[in-house]
Amino acid sequence: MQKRLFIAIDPEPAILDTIFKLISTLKRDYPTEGMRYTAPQNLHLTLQFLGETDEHQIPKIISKIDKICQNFSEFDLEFANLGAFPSRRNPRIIWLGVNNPQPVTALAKAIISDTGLVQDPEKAQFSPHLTLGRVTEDARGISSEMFSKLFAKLGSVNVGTTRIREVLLYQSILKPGGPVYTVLSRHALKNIC
Ligand code: 2AM
Repeated sequence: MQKRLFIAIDPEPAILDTIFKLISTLKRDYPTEGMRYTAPQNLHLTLQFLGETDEHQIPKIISKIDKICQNFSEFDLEFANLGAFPSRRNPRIIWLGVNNPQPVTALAKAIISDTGLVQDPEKAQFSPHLTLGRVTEDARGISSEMFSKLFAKLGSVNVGTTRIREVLLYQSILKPGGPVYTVLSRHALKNIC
């Protein structure tokens, strides 16, 4: 059987709370019809999307992630700045970025290149972000003024710093009400205290 998998890190609960508040502000002060916000329990930063994967591969994937995490220290991550893919002028995905991308990028690169799970690691792109919401088809093209105001006001928002202590392997099940993510395994990073 195939399972849809991805590897991610989760912000700690205290900062997740601040991020929920930011999403509430976006909903209240910048109402955009057709915008679909990420459910609180689904907020995470994806290091690598693996997609449909034969479930027999899962033990091998788990042991590869384990090996990398044993050699990688915990780190602090500062969440700041709102941005959009593909661009602020043409937003499809609204995201919260990070101020210090170096450690999380190093971790993602180790996962992308050292696990052998990605076919062409040289070409794999990594842009650390937390997806806060998606602009659905209905909303495209009608909300540019609202988005300009939003980025002018909150483009440089600083949400704070969280400690990243572990990497998680997730299964994603696509359901009509939105994706449901389940943790398949947790991998502690090296404790530096
Ligand atoms: P996101 O972080 O920008 O939302 C599960 O689908 C997670 O994997 C999501 O968080 C999603 O992106 C990320 N992801 C990366 N590439 C993906 C792809 N090609 N298809 C689906 N999800 C992808």
